[in-house]
This record gives sequence, structure tokens and C-alpha cells, in this order.
Amino acid sequence: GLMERELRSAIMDFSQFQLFYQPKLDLITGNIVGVEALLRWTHPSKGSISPAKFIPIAEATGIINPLGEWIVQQACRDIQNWNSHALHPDFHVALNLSPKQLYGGKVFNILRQQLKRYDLDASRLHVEVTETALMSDKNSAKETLDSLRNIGIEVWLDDFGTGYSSLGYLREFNIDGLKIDRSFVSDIDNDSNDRTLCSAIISMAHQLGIKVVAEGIETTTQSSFLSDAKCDYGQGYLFAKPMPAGDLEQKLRGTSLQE
Ligand code: G
Ligand code: G
Ligand code: NA
Ligand code: MN
Repeated sequence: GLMERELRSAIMDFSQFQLFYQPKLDLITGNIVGVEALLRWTHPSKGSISPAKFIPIAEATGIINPLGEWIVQQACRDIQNWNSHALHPDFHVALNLSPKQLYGGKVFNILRQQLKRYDLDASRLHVEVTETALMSDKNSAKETLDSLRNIGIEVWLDDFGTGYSSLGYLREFNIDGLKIDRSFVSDIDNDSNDRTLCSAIISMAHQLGIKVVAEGIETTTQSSFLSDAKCDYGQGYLFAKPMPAGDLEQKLRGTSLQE
């Protein structure tokens, strides 16, 4: 299709792509603990195209492999730049991994190579995987994720609660944390069932020894509720929208993020 051809052309030099970064905050202290990297594609004539549109095509065509490698490299380069301004030692970048990237050992090698190239500790990177990503070939996905955790890259379950077998994945996969899907967060102010579900997910996660991020926080009421429910971290437009690397650096300057 047309978009496939345009993607193929765009990955010749990657100049139409940019990584944006959305902060994740400690809900008690308000400190930025890390960011999630979100890919942006600005087409020369069509303008901004949503990853929700082009990532599925990149996955179906295998373009996700070179594109994914570029994302890892770009994130590591940005971390190294921020690092020269004395980042807090715990500050990390979370990368979204597509289902296809989990099969075979390729992404593990790419992550390890780029960490080495930019002289970064593995704890600087997290990966986020969706529940659906884990469905097709569980053994291969588990092997990849375990090898990432073995070298110190945290593994987080994204969009938790919306998948086909959320609890099953908690049993089968070793993960460091989960992200409560924003559909649970968006109705906190009105829906007592969603409040109950959020609290239950947080308490269950903590009893399993894993951490929790709530995503899509847009109001102070949602934030207060989640903080009272002992949710560890929060992300959402209330705190910050995804932004270019340079804007993030501005934001980090003079905050407690720095050492
Ligand atoms: O940032 P935005 O809301 O436009 O993202 C839409 C969807 O695209 C989300 O599900 C998000 O996880 C996904 N997405 C954004 N950036 C990346 C990326 O770098 N890799 C993958 N695999 N998915 C991404
Ligand atoms: O699937 P994933 O969780 O990776 O999706 C991330 C997407 O969610 C990004 O495209 C980001 O722009 C979007 N997002 C982040 N915070 C908010 C928010 O507070 N409200 C809404 N509606 N979307 C958000
Ligand atoms: Na994500
Ligand atoms: Mn998500």
C-alpha cells in the first residue's frame, strides 16, 4: 500500500521521525522519575501521522525492525545527552515494544549494543509490552523478556486490564510493574466500579511485589484518588504531554530530578 511505500522511504534516513517523551511522576513527591518514549512521524505533505495508524503497518511489513532499532538508538543518544547534565541515577526511559520485536533474540542484542555504544547502565531503560503482544508465542516472548530483566532492563505490562488474560500474564511472566490502562482512570471521578478496580489492581500488584503506574491522568481528583490508593507513579496530561527531547531537558533543569 501507499503508507508502506512512504514508510520505506522514511526509514532511509529517519529524518521524518522524532521521539517525544512523556514524564512519569512519583505521585507522593511529584518528582519526575522517568519518561515514556513515543514515536512521532511527520510526513512532508500530510503532516503528523499517528503511531496508532502506522505502527500496525510497520509491524505487518517488518519495517518495525529497522524502525525499532532507530528508536532504541535515538533514546540512548538522548539519555546520554541528558546524562551530561547530571540526571538522577534512577531516571529512565521506557520504550514501547511491538509484539513482533519480542520474537527471536534480535531486540535483546540491539538494546545491549546501544546501551554499550552510549555507555549507559541497563537500568536507564525500561520496556513496555502490551498484553496482546504476549499472546501469540508465549515461550519466545518470555525468553526475550527474561533475558532483558537479567541484564537489568525493567519489563512493564502496558494497558493493564484491557487484555484477554491480564491475570494469566501476571502468573506466567516475570515483570517489574504494570500500567493501569487509561480507560480505568478516565472514569474515576464518576464511576465507583472503576475506583474499586483501580484500588484492587494496585493492592494486588503490591502484594505480588510489583510497581504500578496509572496512565491518562487528566484531573487532580483522579490524581488524589490514585495517590490515596498508594499508586506509585502517574502519567497524563494533568502533569505533562509528550514533548521533544529539548523541551524535556528544559523541564528537568533545576528540578529534583537532577543530582
Ligand atoms: O503517542 P500516541 O497516543 O499517539 O500513541 C498511540 C499508540 O502508538 C499507543 O498505543 C502507543 O503505545 C503506540 N506507540 C507510540 N510510540 C511507539 C513506539 O515507539 N513503538 C511502538 N511499538 N508503539 C508506539
Ligand atoms: O498505549 P500507550 O499507553 O503506550 O499509549 C500512550 C498514548 O497515550 C500516547 O499517545 C499519549 O499521547 C497518550 N496519552 C498520554 N497521556 C494521556 C492523557 O492524559 N489522556 C489521553 N487521552 N491520552 C494520553
Ligand atoms: Na506504552
Ligand atoms: Mn498504555
